[in-house]
Amino acid sequence: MNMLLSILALLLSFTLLTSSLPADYSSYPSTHIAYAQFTGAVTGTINFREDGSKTFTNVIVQFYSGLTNLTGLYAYHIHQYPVPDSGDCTLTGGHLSPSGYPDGAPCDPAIASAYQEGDLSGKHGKLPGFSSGQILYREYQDPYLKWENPIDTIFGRSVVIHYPNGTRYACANIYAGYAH
Ligand SMILES: [Cu+2]
Repeated sequence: MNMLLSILALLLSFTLLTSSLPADYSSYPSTHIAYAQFTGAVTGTINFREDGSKTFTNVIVQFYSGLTNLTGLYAYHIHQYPVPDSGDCTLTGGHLSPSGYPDGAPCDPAIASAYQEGDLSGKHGKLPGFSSGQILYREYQDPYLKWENPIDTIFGRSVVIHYPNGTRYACANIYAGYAH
């Protein structure tokens, strides 16, 4: 009986642990972590955590406000350069694309030469608008994000969110660490 209770308790605790993992990654083994935090017209965070296996990066996207177009979809990408002090998102260059794959071309993540490393919405879907008081949450694994090589690392870049019409809306730098 005690054994059975122990097993039940173990199962229960495992279930709770599993359901709480995505919020803080606290027990994910990792080698690199980074975040982009949006604090202007758009508020939210994108957290990147390379898996301990180094074969993919866990990405958790959370937005709290600013994506107000309920009928539109917002593209977002990792752009080449950090946001300058002026905050001007137009100065962040193009999408991070060490392979040279061009902006705007359809993304085929199955083909290494047919996607952009930085095209997060091309690979994982655009973000829908949402009503005030709601939270937008997305979580996915991306095997194409790189960390260590200066040519293709996501460190020191920025994330740009585009209006549904494609113009740049909000941007935030990618820093090492974790954002709550
Ligand atoms: Cu972009």
